[in-house]
Amino acid sequence: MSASETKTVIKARQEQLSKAVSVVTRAFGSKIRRTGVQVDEVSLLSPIVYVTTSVGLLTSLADHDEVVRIYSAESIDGDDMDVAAGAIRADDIWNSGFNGSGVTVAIVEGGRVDFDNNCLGLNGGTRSTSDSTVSQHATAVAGMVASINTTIRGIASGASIYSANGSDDYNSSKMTKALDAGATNAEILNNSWGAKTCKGANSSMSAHARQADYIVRYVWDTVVASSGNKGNCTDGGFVGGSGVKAGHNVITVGNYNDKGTTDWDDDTMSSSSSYKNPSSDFGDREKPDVAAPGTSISSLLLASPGTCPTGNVGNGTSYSSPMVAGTAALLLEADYALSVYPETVKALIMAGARNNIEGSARLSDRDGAGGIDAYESYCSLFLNRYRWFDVTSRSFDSNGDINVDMGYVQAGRRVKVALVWLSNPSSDYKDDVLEADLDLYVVGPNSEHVSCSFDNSAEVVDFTATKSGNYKIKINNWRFDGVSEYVAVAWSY
Ligand SMILES: [Ca+2]
Ligand SMILES: [Ca+2]
Ligand SMILES: [Ca+2]
Ligand SMILES: [Ca+2]
Repeated sequence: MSASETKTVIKARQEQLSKAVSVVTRAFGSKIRRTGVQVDEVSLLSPIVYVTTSVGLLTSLADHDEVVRIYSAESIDGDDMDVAAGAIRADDIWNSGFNGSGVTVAIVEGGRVDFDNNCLGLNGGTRSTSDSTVSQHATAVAGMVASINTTIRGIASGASIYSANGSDDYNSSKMTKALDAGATNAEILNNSWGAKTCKGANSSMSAHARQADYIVRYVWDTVVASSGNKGNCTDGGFVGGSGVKAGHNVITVGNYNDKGTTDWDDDTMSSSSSYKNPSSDFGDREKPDVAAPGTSISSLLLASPGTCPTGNVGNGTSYSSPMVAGTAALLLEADYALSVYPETVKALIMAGARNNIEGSARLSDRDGAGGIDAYESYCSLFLNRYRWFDVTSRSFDSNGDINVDMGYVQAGRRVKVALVWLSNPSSDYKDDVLEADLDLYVVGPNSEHVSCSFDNSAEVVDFTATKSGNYKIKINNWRFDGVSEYVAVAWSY
């Protein structure tokens, strides 16, 4: 059959089914409505009727000839967007009353977002509407942040989306314009883009990564990026070379498979999630920074105006990144001051990343600090378990430390602390140096926990307190060459 013949047959078949089924479901609905049962929905295509009723009436419902079986209508099935929000505990922040309202997230990538999909609630604008086509990828990514669809709900469904599109062929200068437009029009920039080939994903910092670092340091925006899908590459396959993923100041996100459950026990890193570290002077850089669900994700599809098509959009770190961008939007709504403290946002997200998916719980090659736990980050914010400093060389005591009192920690509690500061890229993006090398010490009544690396702009410790008592963070000055640095530390326990 030709395509049009097939469509005609499908249409006829649907009409036939609908006619047969709706006669029964409609009649049954009217009949039980008269007995006092609330009829919520009558399917006109499938033999299903949804009702809300008392336990007493439920028993009498079973006596009707039309009723074959009664099921509980509680949502036990869910598409993966539902699961992902639960897996990272964003839903617990929703229950605290936040959905990202008042925050704009820029979707920085080649293509533009299809705002015809009316499940994108708030249209914050598009950089270049002259591009002929809309992008499925950009639309799916935008949906993961801000879809208002009830089942496929974005992590921050109250946030506004700004489409910071470059060009469909990822022209480099257009991508620079896209980053700038994102920085101008939004507080958070999501970057689900990077090298197409294994070789292209080399170990270097790209100009765009430096530009992103510049935006974080000088425009004070939070920039989030996918780590890339080159984990299976033997040649190349680094977190770098293209896009903004190798940026020091960027929150780079790997992809794990939540296995369609909100339990963490069954989670595994996707083998395709890029993890090889960018090169550095001492060879100890670590990327990605965190991980988030990105396997078998459902989101928004391209749409005719006023409709809301959804569907499975597949796998990749492209879909992990907006989980973190959406989480950042929730944190910004909870405390809008964070919109000018991107170091604090990153520290909160890393300190909350308690879902250890592979390797060390502290920091490991593929999941970084771990799978994010949005609610844990929110709790650290809410409970004031973070500090921000504008540090100069005079800020350190005679031991070279800045001391932060964490308060009382009970024995048996798992403690995770993240220290974050920034690199300082030159305005021509030729250099992007770390002007400080800070180290992190956490001192308890009978223990000390240390994170000392040379080439990172973050340090992380993760331990279980073996004795109750007051714990103290020491931010140690190993090297301080610059004039001043913004430094944030956050902890969860
Ligand atoms: Ca799971
Ligand atoms: Ca780990
Ligand atoms: Ca790594
Ligand atoms: Ca260090």
